[in-house]
Amino acid sequence: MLAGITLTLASLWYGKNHGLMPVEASSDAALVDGLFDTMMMIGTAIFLLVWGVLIICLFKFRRKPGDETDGPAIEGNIPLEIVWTAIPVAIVLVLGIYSFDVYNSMGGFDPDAAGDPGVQVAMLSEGGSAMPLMDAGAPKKARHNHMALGIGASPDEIGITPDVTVNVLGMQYAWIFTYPELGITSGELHLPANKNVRLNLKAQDVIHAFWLPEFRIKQDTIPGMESELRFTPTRVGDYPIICAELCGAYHGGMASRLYVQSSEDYDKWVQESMPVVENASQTAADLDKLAGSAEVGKNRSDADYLVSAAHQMGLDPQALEQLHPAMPHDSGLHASL
Ligand SMILES: [Cu+2]
Repeated sequence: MLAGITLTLASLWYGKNHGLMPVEASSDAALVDGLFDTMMMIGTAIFLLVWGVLIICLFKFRRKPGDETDGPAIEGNIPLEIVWTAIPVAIVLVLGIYSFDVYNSMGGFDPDAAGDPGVQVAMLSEGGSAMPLMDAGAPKKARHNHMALGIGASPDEIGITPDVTVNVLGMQYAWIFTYPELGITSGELHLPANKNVRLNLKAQDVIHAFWLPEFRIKQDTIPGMESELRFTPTRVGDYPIICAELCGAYHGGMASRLYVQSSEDYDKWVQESMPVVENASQTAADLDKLAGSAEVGKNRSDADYLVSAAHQMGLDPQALEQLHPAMPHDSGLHASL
């Protein structure tokens, strides 16, 4: 009994003090960590139980000197087998229900999409028309409902319009953030703290995954299909944005930063980043020149390709430069810009 109490207390303590997770920076993080901590407690208890019994047996049942006899012939034990099957079944069921509940609280189950698998599989064909894969009625519905992939509004957020909406475009090998209401395009994500945020995610070329470890959320970006993330940043600071889907040769470099700011700092950033209208035509002319000269070169560098790709997407050179803030200044990208 003493061993049982010790084992339980040790498991509970380690489940809460493992120190394996980064800081919690969103309202969802505590939910995910609650599940993770529970799994750590159960895992610790099983670890201590199995290794404890093993080590005790090593000493207790050690062969005595001079003992050449066989051990007793044991042929199974039905009650024991029932018990050690039932316990893992109960653990897996409880964890399954618990994780289902966490996913629902985070907004993983979109009621719009429930019972309508056609919406989830409807894809845009190359010609731009909706092409259903499963359900002939999907194209009509797909236009009304947004594509419900990802962590959407949580049950108590349904009907609430997000305070900030940002479009996220994943491309080889950068993230591009556009604020449709403000006309801002940026290579970094800036968000105000304690506001309801919605990200609309798209991919330009191949599948990427938008991962915010400190927020405990991750969502694939898929060509021809929209996905979303809704969350509330709860902690001012800057956090890594990581592509978590092997997307090509420079996948490892596909990183950016998320800056969670106080409302004042965020408003200041918005003011500084708003596009200046007078310079718009000048910028377009610059980009035309850059793209033109890139076409001429026979051996185009990565930077040349990036410039013409950015031109086709209507990005200005400043936004392009922001995409790789960590890049050394003598790189080809900066030279050609
Ligand atoms: Cu990627």
